[in-house]
Amino acid sequence: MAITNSYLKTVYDGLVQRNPEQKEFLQAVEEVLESLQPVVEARPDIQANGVIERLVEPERVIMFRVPWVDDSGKVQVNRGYRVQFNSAIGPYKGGLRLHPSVNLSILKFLGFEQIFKNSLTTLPIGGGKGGSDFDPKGKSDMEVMRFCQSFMTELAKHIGPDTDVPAGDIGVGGREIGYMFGQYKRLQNEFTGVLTGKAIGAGGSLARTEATGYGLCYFTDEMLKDAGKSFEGKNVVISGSGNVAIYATQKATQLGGKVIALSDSNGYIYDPNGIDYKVIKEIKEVKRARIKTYLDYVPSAKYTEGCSGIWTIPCDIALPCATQNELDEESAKVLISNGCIAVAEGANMPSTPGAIAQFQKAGILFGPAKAANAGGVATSALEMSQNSARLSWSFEEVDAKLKGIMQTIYKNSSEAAKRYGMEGNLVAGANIAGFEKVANAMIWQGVSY
Ligand code: NDP
Ligand code: 2IT
Repeated sequence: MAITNSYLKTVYDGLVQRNPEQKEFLQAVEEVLESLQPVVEARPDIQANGVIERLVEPERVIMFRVPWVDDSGKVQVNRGYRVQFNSAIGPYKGGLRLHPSVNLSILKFLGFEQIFKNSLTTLPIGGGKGGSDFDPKGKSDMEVMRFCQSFMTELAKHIGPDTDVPAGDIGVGGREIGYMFGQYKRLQNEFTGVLTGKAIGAGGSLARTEATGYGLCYFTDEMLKDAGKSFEGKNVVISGSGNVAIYATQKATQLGGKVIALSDSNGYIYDPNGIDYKVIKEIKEVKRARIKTYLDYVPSAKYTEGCSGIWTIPCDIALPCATQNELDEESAKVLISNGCIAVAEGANMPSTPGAIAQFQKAGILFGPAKAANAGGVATSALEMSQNSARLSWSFEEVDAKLKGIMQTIYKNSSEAAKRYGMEGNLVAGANIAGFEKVANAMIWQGVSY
């Protein structure tokens, strides 16, 4: 598909001209605008109100210096960012990524996708994303703490529980959120829900840690059920071995699937007997070690260097849960020829446009990231609700709400696709369903200038 509608094409061409180097951001926008063509054609008020021009430009981008001192006493400097993309339906909400690859293009793509994802959750949260090119790998706890405190010293000026509520993403988990929360509290003299993913007992929500992986499997289960299928007896391949992958492994197993492979950026493990998520939890959350050490626990498993080969393992269900563009067209063809029936994205934008085209051509089930991985941010919004009410809900209560939200997201995405004559195309359905609510709110609030 290409952008043929002249209004959308003009906006997109202008964006390419203004941001020629922002590859990932342009990739994310192009996919959404392609999906929105029938909506823009059916609704002249969208163009009349300049909705798309406004939508593709972040409301605010903050970039700042993050100086910190390493364990040897040397001053280090990283670049910090927060992209406050869209606040039409609620305070900016989205994770913080700490990874050496972080740049403005990556954070703008993530912030842009977050607008639609957050809208799909049905909860009142706008879209944002942030982070830094700081690499937490190989750093001591004290170095991570000093970095997080310095990062928050600047970020605190721009966020707040009713303004912008960051959370975790790659390289940011409970440890980093704790250091950042402590610094925010000290600076503002306020104990508020300014970050989500907080520790249990310090304002955090039960089931937030598990939420993205669980939500991904609830969504996949809905998609399978609608096609008369289930996880039962299926071989599942999951890339990554971080927060999303670990709890996707647990839930896929609980739902009757067998997870036979996991990876990190160095390589992948294959265990035909099924991977126990508790072993991965120990390796990754406690020891912060490489996936290769799985062999110390299960010597019969196989380790292969290089992460992209994971998609050559024959499986029924593939859940990419590592990073953007990790599953390309070639890998998609291999998955399909090996008999894969469903792919659902735990990571953000893990499949390249070529890979998605292959999945759609083959007619296999495909759950796009904005819909499939929305369980994490949805549960963050549930954490915000609990913080506002100064209450905490039980694990079962939060998990039940999460499951209901994922079922609703599936239903709304699949109905939106049908409504516009694209039955079964959840990419278009999720983009359209997420967009409509935001567009209506933007039109309702007028153009502020
Ligand atoms: P973690 O930092 O916990 O884990 C990331 C995993 O992905 C690690 O196994 C890591 O391997 C691997 N990985 C990261 N970057 C690369 C890369 N460039 N190439 C190969 N492998 C890589 O992050 P999360 O599990 O939280 O996030 C994973 C994905 O899910 C991301 O796309 C994130 O945006 C998305 N997501 C996360 C949510 C959340 O609530 N945490 C919510 C929704 C989406 P290594 O250790 O070797 O770097
Ligand atoms: O990509 C994502 O949705 C996240 N990293 C979670 C964001 C959040 O605010 O919980």
